Amino acid sequence: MKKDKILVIGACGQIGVELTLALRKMYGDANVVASDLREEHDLLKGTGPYVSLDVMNKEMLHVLVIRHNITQIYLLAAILSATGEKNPLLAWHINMQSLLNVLDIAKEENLDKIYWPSSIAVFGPNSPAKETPQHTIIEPTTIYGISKFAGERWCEYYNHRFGVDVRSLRYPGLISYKSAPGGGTTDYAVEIFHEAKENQKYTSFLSENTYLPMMYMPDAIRATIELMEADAAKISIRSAYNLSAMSFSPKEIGAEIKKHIPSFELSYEPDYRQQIADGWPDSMDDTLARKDWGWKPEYDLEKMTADMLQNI
Ligand code: NAD
Ligand code: AKB
Repeated sequence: MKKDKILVIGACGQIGVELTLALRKMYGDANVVASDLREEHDLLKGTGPYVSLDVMNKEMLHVLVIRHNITQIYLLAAILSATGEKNPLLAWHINMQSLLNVLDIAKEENLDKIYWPSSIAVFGPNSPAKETPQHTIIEPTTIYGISKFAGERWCEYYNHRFGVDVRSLRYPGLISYKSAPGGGTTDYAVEIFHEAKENQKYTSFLSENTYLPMMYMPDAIRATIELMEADAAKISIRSAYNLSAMSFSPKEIGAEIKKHIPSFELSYEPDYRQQIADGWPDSMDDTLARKDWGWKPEYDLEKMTADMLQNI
């Protein structure tokens, strides 16, 4: 068992629940402290230490880090794209200040490693849409994307200037069944499974041919852990790595679900989230993640759909 002591912030969210459970398996239950603003998630109960924490309160965070002898922080607390557009200043404040609090404490306490996720949302309508490269035009148009892009710059700055070992991935839209998604534009690709199973129909808030990069949660958890386990010398990107697994449209995922549930009916009523999706890539080029630390996804649309429908 490894000796590190980990703090997961935002542990009750879509990624946090599964990442906390995976880290507890690797590092030992007592060595992974889960924290969130919310009440402890049912799946975390009884699996390890849980503390109530507002990451915006830097002093409390600092005390927690010292009291628990924390050596690594995974910062997952954030306001996602769709929710962010409803209150842009709040989204900017939370997404930036949470990261600055963590980076600064990491520097002061000389923590071993920090993980903070970025997103495909850093790209905008002027970026190449297909196989979007790691280094290209980055002009995000949502406040969420702007905060992620600024966050990437801060991560690189803290690494170069102060030697903080911070690592990051530009996650695609994540699909999972254990914990609900928290207000993103890609959430349709989770809702569609629940509605297909419960009601055999779904109305998509994105139009039929809107392609977006997507990934199944087991791949995302594995990518996160593989990046964090990689030798520091192999990490050439200190902003955030492009990461890719699959790309599909609402029409395509609907057709895949129909193979399992023939009566499934899909309709479309695009709303404000369509404009957000239109500015994001269709697919991503993750050559550098593959080259630097050996990234390789396991799930495609077919395999993910079968697994989702079996487990929901
Ligand atoms: P989520 O909304 O499901 O979870 C975020 C968690 O943070 C929630 O449980 C929330 O209660 C908590 N939180 C919010 N404010 C807090 C605060 N002030 N103090 C402590 N906790 C707070 O989000 P998620 O989908 O799990 O995303 C986690 C991270 O991954 C975010 O940075 C997000 O931008 C990024 N990301 C997610 C996706 C995706 O598809 N889920 C894709 C790209 C990037
Ligand atoms: C969102 O839709 O906001 C997230 C993301 C891709 O960052 N799922």
